[in-house]
Amino acid sequence: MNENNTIYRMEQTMRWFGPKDPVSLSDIRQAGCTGVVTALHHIPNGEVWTVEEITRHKALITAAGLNWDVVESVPVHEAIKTRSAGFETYIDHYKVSLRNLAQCGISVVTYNFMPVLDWTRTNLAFELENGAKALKFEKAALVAFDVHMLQRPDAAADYSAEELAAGKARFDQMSAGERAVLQKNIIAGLPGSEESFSLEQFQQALDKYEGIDAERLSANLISFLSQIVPVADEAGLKLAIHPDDPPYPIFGLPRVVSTAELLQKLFSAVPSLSNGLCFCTGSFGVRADNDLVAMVRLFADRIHFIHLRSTRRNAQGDFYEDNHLEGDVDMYGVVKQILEIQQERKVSIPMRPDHGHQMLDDLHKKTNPGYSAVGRLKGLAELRGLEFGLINEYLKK
Ligand code: DNO
Repeated sequence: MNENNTIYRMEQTMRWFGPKDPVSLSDIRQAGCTGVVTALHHIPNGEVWTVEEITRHKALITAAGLNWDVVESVPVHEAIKTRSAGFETYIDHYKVSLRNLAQCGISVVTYNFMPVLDWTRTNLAFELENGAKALKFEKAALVAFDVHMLQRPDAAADYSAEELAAGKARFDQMSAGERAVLQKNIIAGLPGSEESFSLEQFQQALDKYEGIDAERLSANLISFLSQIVPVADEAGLKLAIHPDDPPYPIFGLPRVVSTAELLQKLFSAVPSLSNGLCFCTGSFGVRADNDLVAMVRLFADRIHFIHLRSTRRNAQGDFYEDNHLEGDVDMYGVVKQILEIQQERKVSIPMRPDHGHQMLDDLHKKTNPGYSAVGRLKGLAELRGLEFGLINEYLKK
């Protein structure tokens, strides 16, 4: 508690994909949220978000009694990531979109700097013991796709002999239909990812990273940040970079937002606190060498948005999305640390229960993978309970 006797709780939000989302604003409100996290998904990547479009979207949200707490995401055009033809124009567009968002009263913007693909899973309907379905990343399926379906040149060099053998066995075991589903899961675009590829287009997109290693990608990100962070500062916006998911290289592409060390590099290059982080426990938590509680403390001043979810990994490099309070993430420790930094900073940070199992009625509905209503409601309810318990303990101190 601070001197004003105010307790800063996490701001409860859910992601909303817009008017076509099967989960409505009213559903989100009933889940106990005060705000939503959303984007102008209909605007092509790289184009300016106009005040008119932002205002129209915002009006739908406020009419439902909710706030637009966070933009997730203003996508970063590939030309900016690779610093290729047209990148200056795309950066200018990005700056205008940021200014327009600020003018409409929005204060947090999430984005990512993952090359080519946003988040990646191989199975969107992994059946759990209890019949609910979860999202899964299976290494052997990724190798099967990379080496045997995409047939990426030099792909084999990225894997161990064991991984290659498992990938081959996985490929041989799949029917044509299963292979088509795997391909769709990996490159046809997961919810919110804004990009979708055929096999050929995917290989062409990968080819654009020829000669771009992690060093170079990081320099491109820093150069982008050095241009947009001053705009955010001036406009009163907080930027929140989302970590790589999964947090290591895939398809031979470099990754620069996977660990505390990599983040430190970005923050020391552009120190303003508006150069911030979306703390995604599910993404960071896939790496056993990421100490999540220590990372919340380390980046205390820069966490502007929180995704809470847990994954469970195995020795083969697979992981699936577990119940929000189970799996490899120390959710108790993370939420406790978040509560502490909120009291220190005297802010409520927007949080969303990230993903959720497809369960109950949602098993019979068409849902956005990871973003069905009931599973997220369950996650949110559990997280709210955890926070409630922690706050009550804290008040007794
Ligand atoms: C997946 C999401 C990501 C995230 C972007 C941020 O569920 O967490 O798609 O929105 O990477 O730009």
